Amino acid sequence: MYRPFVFIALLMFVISCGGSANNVQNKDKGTTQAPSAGDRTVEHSSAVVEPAVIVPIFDADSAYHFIEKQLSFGPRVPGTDGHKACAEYLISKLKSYGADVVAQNADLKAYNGDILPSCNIIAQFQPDKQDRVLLFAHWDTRPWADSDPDESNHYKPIPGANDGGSGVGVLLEIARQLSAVPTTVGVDIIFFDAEDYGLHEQDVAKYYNNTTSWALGSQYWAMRLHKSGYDARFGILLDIVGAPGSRFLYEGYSMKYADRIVDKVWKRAASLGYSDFFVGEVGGMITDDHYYVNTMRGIPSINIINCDPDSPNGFGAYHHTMGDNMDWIDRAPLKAVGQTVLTVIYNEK
Ligand code: AHN
Ligand code: ZN
Repeated sequence: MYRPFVFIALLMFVISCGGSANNVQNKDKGTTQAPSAGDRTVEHSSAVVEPAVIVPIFDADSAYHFIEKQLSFGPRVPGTDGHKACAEYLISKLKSYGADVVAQNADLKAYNGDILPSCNIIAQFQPDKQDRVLLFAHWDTRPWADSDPDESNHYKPIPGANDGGSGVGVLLEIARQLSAVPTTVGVDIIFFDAEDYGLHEQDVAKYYNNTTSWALGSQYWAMRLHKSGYDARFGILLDIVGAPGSRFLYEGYSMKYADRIVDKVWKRAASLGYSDFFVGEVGGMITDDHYYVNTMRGIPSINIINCDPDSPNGFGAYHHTMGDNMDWIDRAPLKAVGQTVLTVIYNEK
């Protein structure tokens, strides 16, 4: 069904040169002219030619469709049929894009004793390459809408359009682009499971000393890698990236462990004209999958996550409510995040 997109994507390249990403389709623009053989007056230092980098165009419609598709399975809570069916869909989709896929299954124990049949889905593009970049998101959804204004919803599962669906949707579209145009470095896309089974608001007092209830899938992966000795230059987590008017701030742990990568990504976003989304303001520290990739694996990793300090839980009015549905998905932030991340990874030499 998506074949035509591949061809369109192939025809429509973003060409960028060296450090600056120009949103142009003129192949010659931005390249440096090499001196001709007879030109003896040119100094050697000025004769450096940086090859143009081809960056595919990120299709936000496609990413939007991938989010809708995930919601069609219902909530993706570990142990449910929807969860199982969605895992199968994600695995087959990634395989169809040419990735080597590992499904890392484990029964993980939640803070309250629940056993979660979990599956980290790991897609390796160009697995033989040593130099790698890691992109990740969580694909499970929260079993409880514990921030819902209506208390009768506090033990119902959320639809998880933004929280869960959006990061995976953007990464599936990136996977589709990777299938058409290879990067210089190897790329791994991991969909972590069991991120969102963290402390229910009603349980905070009872389990106050539990500080590791979130991100169980990434903690498991960090202990039991899909490939021994796995390493990556850096990691980028996409979590909650589809809300209209999204604001991605400098998240605290990203700054603590990977400020160089924050700088790289936010500068790239600015050069593409996405500074309304990639805001240059300091945000809070968020315990999320990137925290464990940083602390347990030492892979410098950042979190691109919407923050709204004025909302009840700091992430947005829809967050951990029954309202986290397609009404809260906007193509504009999907495009900003997807095009920025694509431009970053295609520029890795
Ligand atoms: C905390 O609330 C401490 N971490 C939540 C991270 C998260 C939840 N991302 C999505 N859902
Ligand atoms: Zn959540």
